[in-house]
Amino acid sequence: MTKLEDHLEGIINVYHHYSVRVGDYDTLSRGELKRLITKELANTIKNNKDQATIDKIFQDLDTNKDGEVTFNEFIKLVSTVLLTAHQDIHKEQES
Ligand SMILES: [Ca+2]
Repeated sequence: MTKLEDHLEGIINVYHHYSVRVGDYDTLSRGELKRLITKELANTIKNNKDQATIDKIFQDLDTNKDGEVTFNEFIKLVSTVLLTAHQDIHKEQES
């Protein structure tokens, strides 16, 4: 596998690591999403231990409002984090 393919598979692996814990093995419950964010995005998402922050993110991701975040819905968070990280890299270069 190439480096990029390896990283992309890594995203899927991290998702599954948390999604299998409770209920449907392939969706994130609110608790699973919270654990994923707290453990894996600790340096990326501010106030990641704050329940209101988690609730807001969960509601934004759960577009069909079924109380679970699927991988399709989770990708939005990944893309937001990637876009922000990309912008931050350019900000660092400017300063
Ligand atoms: Ca959903």
